[in-house]
Amino acid sequence: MKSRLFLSRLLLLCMSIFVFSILKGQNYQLQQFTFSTGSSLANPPLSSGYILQGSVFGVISGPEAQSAGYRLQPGFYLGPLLLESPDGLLSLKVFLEGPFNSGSGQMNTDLHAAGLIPLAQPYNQLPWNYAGSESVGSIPSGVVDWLLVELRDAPSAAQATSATILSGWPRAFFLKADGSITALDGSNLPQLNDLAFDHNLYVVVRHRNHLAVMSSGGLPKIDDSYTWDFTNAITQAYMSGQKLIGAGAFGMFGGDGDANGQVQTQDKNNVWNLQSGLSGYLQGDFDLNGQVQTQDKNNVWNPNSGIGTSVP
Ligand SMILES: [Ca+2]
Ligand SMILES: [Ca+2]
Repeated sequence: MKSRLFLSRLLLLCMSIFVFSILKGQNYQLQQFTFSTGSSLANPPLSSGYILQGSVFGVISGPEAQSAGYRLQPGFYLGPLLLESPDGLLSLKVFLEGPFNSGSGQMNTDLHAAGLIPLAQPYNQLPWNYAGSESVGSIPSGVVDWLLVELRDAPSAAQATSATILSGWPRAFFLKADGSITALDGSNLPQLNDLAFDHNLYVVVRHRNHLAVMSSGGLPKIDDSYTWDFTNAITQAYMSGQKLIGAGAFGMFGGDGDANGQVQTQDKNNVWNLQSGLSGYLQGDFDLNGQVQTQDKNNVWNPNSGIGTSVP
């Protein structure tokens, strides 16, 4: 009898539907589901932007479940939702010259295929010395490499110097084959929490062996996202500081082996030459195919030699 009572209660619970009216007026339909399925407090589902509290099992449904603004992932969870709305998302698109494949119009993901991309962000050394704790258990599919992103607050691009970097930045994200920049789950856009700026928001994108670029204008907020596409015109980079890499496609200059902001002889002599013939996650692998070889020097470094970054 007890088990029958339990089952009937469980059935009742399963059929119950709650409509939560959450902070800031967002409505989410929460469906109760079985206790044996889904997540626990110790293993909550992906729910960036939300805080899970309490002891209710359920699944998010309805159009808000994949809201571009809140990025709650459908799935079972434990707890009512306390909405912590982000101040916006960061929607960026950028190409790296090295791995760009003009045939596909996307970047190759050879480093990922070879299992060479480190699980923790690689910018924790000179010259970046970025101490961020970004790391993952596995590299999501379609990732080209790690990027380092800064936001700057200035009245004009020329005034957007390193002195104007917003507090809490830079941060490390993933670059995907299509040029999108994602949070560490490899699919959602990065969230901007506690975003405060006085003038215009400029973005600087850095890669470990390509020349950094900065947006030539302030990022407009389109829907929920501060948006910038570097790839569709050379002028999308401040001072046109990128190059034509395919039909109608623009990307960051490769070949800066020591990441000092200039593609120069020392990148060839002190970086590429010392690593030539080696495989791995290496600064001299300018085309990011996992090997340091003659084509890195000839196809990427050589045409760019003498070029410097235009980031102020
Ligand atoms: Ca250099
Ligand atoms: Ca290579």
